[in-house]
Amino acid sequence: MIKKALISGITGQDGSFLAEFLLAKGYQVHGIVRRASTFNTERLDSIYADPHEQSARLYLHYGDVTDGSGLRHVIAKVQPHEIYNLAAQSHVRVSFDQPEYTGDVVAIGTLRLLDAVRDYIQNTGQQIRFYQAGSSEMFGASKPPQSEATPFYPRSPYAVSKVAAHWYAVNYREAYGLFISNGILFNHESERRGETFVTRKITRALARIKLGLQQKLFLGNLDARRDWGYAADYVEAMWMMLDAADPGDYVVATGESHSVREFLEAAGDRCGLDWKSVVETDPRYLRPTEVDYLMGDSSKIRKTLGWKPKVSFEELVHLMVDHDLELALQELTLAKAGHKVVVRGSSHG
Ligand code: NAP
Ligand code: G4F
Repeated sequence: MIKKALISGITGQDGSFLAEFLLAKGYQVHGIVRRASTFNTERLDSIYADPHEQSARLYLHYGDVTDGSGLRHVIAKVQPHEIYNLAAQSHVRVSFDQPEYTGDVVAIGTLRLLDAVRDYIQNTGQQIRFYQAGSSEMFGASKPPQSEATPFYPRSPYAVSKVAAHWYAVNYREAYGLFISNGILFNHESERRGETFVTRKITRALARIKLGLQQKLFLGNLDARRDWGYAADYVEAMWMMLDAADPGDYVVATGESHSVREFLEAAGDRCGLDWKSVVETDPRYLRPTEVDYLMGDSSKIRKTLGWKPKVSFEELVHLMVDHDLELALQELTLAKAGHKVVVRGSSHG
């Protein structure tokens, strides 16, 4: 029997790594994609196959977690064994601008999916295992190191919505006996990270500055500390949670924390650039309430499921910088040929 997985948020950073991971494990992978006026499946390019081809194992379906009936149609059509709920308005600062929308997608979107799963299981008798993408942002102002036993103290509309989604998932597990696991993932980055998150904003900008395509990088709070891991390592943890004998809630983290300033230092070193001469602060990137210090204690998943991160902080910075230097080189070639290169990172996120 071929296992079928359905991923909401498949076009995002994690969705693309998870789809690759599951395809490599032999799964048939289905993804929910938002209709957009331009293609939004760039991160899936390396695994995309025309669905008309016999060998295709990746299928995309239009859908949106704000549209419950559409979600029910997709679940009935796909009949998945596993659902990974990764869809989110995932930008913390943007959630202060769009709190209601963020709540609708992140909290109620999760509830819509969970309720569709409950009905599907009741109506068909077929089981679905469910992964909920929780976040270390839920710990917010709680002191590090944060583990499964640490109280939630969310500091943004995004984080409050993730806490609600977490408890919806726990409630559906307890009330209906469903196999639902919450991952509480600390920050994880990659060469596919959205360009408005701080790590990628930095590596993209420093690489462009190095090649003379950009002059300045505007950032917010450089003192915030994060536990940064590599996204490919973290999607394996998601799968392990659904492959386990029992459902549960797990912190996924490296256990090492660095400030934004330290990330800049490491990225600047890799580029051969003095970051202090090109970085300026812009209050627009500050948050009304900040999360100062995240550092995870992931002993539970290490002991219970045998997960551990493979890529170190230094390796992560190096792979992101090297990738973005290559991208900047391509942009430079285009610029020299007379094409306009638009630098967006410094005016967003
Ligand atoms: P991401 O790159 O921002 O991807 C978010 C995905 O959600 C995209 O595919 C996006 O589609 C989709 N999406 C947004 N609104 C949607 C809607 N209304 N209906 C359906 N899909 C929608 O995020 P990520 O970094 O991959 O993170 C994946 C999940 O893990 C998110 O839930 C995030 O909150 C959570 N998380 C991330 C981290 C991290 O450090 N990366 C840590 C903890 C938790 P478009 O491509 O069309 O925008
Ligand atoms: O890269 P960030 O935007 O990530 P943040 O807020 O930690 O959220 C990410 O990780 C969460 C897991 O803990 C996920 F749930 C969430 O979906 C997302 O993936 O900001 C990191 C830190 C913050 O303290 C921020 O204030 O960097 C600081 N920062 C400083 N200057 C900046 C900037 N962040 C952004 N995005 N842009 C700046 O210019």
